[in-house]
Amino acid sequence: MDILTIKGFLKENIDRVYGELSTYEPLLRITADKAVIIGDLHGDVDTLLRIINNYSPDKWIYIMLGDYVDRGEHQIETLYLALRLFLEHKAILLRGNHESPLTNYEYGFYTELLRKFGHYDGDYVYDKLKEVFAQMPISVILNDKYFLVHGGLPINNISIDSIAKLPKPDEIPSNEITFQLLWNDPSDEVKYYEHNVIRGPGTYVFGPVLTENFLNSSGLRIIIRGHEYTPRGYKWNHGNKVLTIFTSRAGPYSAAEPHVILLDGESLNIVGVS
Ligand SMILES: [Mn+2]
Repeated sequence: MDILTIKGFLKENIDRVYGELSTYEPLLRITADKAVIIGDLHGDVDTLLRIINNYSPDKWIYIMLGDYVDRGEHQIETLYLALRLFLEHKAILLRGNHESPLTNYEYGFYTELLRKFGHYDGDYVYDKLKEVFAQMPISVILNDKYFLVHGGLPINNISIDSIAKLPKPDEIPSNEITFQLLWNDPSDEVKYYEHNVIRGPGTYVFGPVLTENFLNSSGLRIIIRGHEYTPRGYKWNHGNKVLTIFTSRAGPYSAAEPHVILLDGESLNIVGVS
């Protein structure tokens, strides 16, 4: 993939991407017969290319759970393909905790932009991308059954209505609920919630009681999320109510087996990407 082409594409299309994303609500309701749900990519463009090759975006609706950038070797290329899927195939690009200046200066994306685009263009493009990230939607309700989000549930028993009213744009994000939706992890070791000492201040692990409350009050069946490295490519928590999908073997995740979720009619299948 030619870096000059990507730079040209970004400079030409970034305002259009921003404009279209800014019309999206933080919570989307989507109905689909065939959908591919993709977890963290973290710059793994090879895996994304395989997915595109295996599941034509003309036939499948792409729902991406965020964390396109940071950590891997090809973050710009991965984001470029995701944005093309968005513009050309109406892919849903949810926001991950790595679509934020909070992580991009520290975990590689900003550095990769400066290195591949040069300092002037890299800085210019990053300033625009920060604004694009802040306009990405936070969650999806798919087919009135599945709740899709990057991280997990906030600790204070929030309703679907309150998610729909979250402020956007929110660059860091500074809103606690948005922050936790992007950062929290499920745990089978706690009943309600605890501070997440690994991820740091403001992040929590949430237990099965919170999941049960949320699904019961919203009438939904399963929470589908990314965010957590799992070598097998997926895992279940909370008695098969929370499904984690992981779709990267880039950078530190070279031992992982990337997986995606295929929604095909009524069935939900977890499949490896090869
Ligand atoms: Mn994440």
